[in-house]
Amino acid sequence: MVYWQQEYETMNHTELHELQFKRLKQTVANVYENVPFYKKQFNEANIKLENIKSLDAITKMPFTNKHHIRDNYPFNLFAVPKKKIVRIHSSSGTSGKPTVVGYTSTDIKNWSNIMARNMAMIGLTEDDVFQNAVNYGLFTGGLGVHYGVENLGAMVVPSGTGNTKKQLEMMLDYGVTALHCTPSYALYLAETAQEMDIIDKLSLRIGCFGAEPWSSNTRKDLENILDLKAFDSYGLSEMYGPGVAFECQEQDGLHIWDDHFLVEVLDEEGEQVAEGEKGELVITSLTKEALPLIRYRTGDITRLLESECACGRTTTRLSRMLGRADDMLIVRGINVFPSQIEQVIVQIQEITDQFQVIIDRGRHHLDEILVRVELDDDAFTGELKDLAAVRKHVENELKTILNIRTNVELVEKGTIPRTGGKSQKVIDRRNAL
Ligand code: DLL
Repeated sequence: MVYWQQEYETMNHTELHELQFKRLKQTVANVYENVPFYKKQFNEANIKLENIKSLDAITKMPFTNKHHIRDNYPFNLFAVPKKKIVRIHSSSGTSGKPTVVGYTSTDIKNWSNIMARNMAMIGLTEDDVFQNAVNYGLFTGGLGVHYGVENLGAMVVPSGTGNTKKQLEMMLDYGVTALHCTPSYALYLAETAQEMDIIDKLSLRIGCFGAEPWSSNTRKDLENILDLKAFDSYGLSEMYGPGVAFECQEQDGLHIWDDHFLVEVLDEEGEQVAEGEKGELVITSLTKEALPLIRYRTGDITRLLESECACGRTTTRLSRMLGRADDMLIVRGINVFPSQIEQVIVQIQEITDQFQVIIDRGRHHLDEILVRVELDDDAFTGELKDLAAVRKHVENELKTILNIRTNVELVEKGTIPRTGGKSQKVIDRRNAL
C-alpha cells in the first residue's frame, strides 16, 4: 500500500489551496463564534470573516503561542462544550501548569488517519509488528502513534518506556519489524542489543524517531547498527501530537499535511522568510474541532523545501528541525523550560535564587540534567539538617514539576556567575545537531 488517502496526498496545488481556503474560513468562523479569546483577538485586529477573501488573509491574523494556551488553562480555548471532548493530553509548561490539549471524536479519527498516512508512506503494512516504545500517558506520543498504526492494520506492541532488556526480548519474541521511540532511546536500545549480542536475531526494518532533535549522523548510526531505515517524525501536542510532519522513503525532508495544516515559516518580526531561508514554523489548524489554533508559533526553526518530492506527494516539505526560537529544552523527549526550574528554586529557602543547568548526553546516550544551586547562609536552620537532605529535597521538588529526574549539585554561595542571560543559565553540552 503506497498511499493511505491518495486524493489528499497527491492533490494538485490549485485544488489544495481551494480546500485550505474553505477550511480556513470554517476555522476562523468557528473560533470567532466559540472561543472568547479569539473573538477578542480578531476584534482587536479588526478582522471580519466577510473580509477574508483569499488564503493570503492569514498574514494579517493574530498569532497564538504557548502562553495563550497556558493562560486559558485548562479548557478555555476549547471551541466545543466539554461533553464533546473525548480525550485530553498535556505537556509541561513554564508556569508549572501544563498545556492541556483536547480532542473530539472527529479529532481522534482525523489524527489516526494522519498517522496512518505517515505509516503507509514509510512502507508499513499489515504484515508489520510495530513496537511503540514511548510513554502512553498524557504524552501524545503513545496513544497518538498507537491508534494510527492500528488503523493501518499492523500489529502494535504497546511496550511503553523502560526496561530495555525486556524491550529487546519482546522484539525477538514477537518478531518486531518496526520501532517507534525517541532517537536517543533508540541509540541506547541499539547499544544494549549489541551488548546482548542479539543484533543479528532482530527483524527490524523500519524505525520512526522523533519528539526531540536528532542529526543525520544519528540516523546513520541507527541505520547501521539496527539494520533498518530510520524516519524523522515531527509533531507537537498543540497540533494533535505526533504525525504532523513525517519523512517519506526518499528521506528528503518532512511532508506536512496541507489539508490539515496551513504552514508559514516566519522571521523574528513575523514576516515570511525568503525562499529556502530558516524561520519559525507557524501552523494554523484547518480541521481541528476541539482546539483549533490560528497561527500557532511552534518555536521550532525549519526551512521550506521547494523542490518536488520524488515520492509523488504534493505536500509542503520541511527540513528537519534546526533548533528552537525560544529557550525550551528537550530532554529525553520531555519539554523543559529553564523558567520552570527557576520557579522551583526560588521557593526553596535553603538555597539562593541562582542556578545553572547543565545538560549532557550521559552514559547510554540518554540526556542527563544537572542543576547547580547555591546553599544559602542559613541553610540548616530549618528542618533540613545536612547537605544530603537539602540536595534530596531540591531533587524531589524539581522532579514534581519537570517530570524528569535531575541531579542537583550544591555549591557555595556566590559561585554561580551572576551576569544573567540564557547562556549562563543553561549549558547544553549535547551538541545534538
Ligand atoms: O513531542 C509529539 C511527538 C511524539 C512527536 C512522538 C514525535 C514523536 P510535545 O511534547 O508537545 O509533542 O513536544 C513538541 O518537540 O515543538 C519540537 O520542539 C520537539 N520535536 C518533536 N518532534 C521533533 C523532531 C511531541 N522530529 C516539541 N525533531 C516540538 C525535532 C522535535 N524536534
